Amino acid sequence: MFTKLIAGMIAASLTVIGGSQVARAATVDATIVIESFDSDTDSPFRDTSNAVDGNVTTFLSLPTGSFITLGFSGVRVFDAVGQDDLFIGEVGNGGEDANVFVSSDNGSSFTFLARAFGNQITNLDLADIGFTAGVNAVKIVGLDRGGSAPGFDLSVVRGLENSVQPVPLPAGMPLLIGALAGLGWVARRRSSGHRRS
Ligand SMILES: [Ca+2]
Ligand SMILES: [Ca+2]
Ligand SMILES: [Ca+2]
Repeated sequence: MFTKLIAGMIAASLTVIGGSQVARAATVDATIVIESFDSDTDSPFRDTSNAVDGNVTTFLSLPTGSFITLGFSGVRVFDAVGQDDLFIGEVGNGGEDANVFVSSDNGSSFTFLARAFGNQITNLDLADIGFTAGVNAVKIVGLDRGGSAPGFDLSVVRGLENSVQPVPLPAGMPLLIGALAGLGWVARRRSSGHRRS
């Protein structure tokens, strides 16, 4: 009885220590324009709403130095273990690139994550930079004037919705220590019982 209970406790604590909870597969689009800068007002396709309308065929062009900072409504994107967490969409094959930065304080400060590429959804993993805080803002900075609409043609910024952080090691430790202590107590109790019988 006690042994079963304690074995269960050990299994439970090892599960917690093993950690990696599975993230939900659902994604969420960034829908809030926090800030934007247009380096070249002569160029077409400058409607920032095209980057937050959930439509992967409409886009905002970001020629060299232009940027947009987008926020998620009510959710943060965490680093999901073994999975890509952020997805940056670009429309049309003009060979354009952009730099992607992430923020956990609504765009007050940023950390460079990676480069995103043209004519594809670029999949990015927060684990690549060890970013453990929840992302609530993403900044996309155009690096060139490629394509007929000059610059990176941003269609969507997408994240794993409410992805769950791995449980840190210390969370499972007290449970395991308690279970092992209990096992020792049962062993001592049994050996003393045997001596009496
Ligand atoms: Ca990840
Ligand atoms: Ca393009
Ligand atoms: Ca372009």
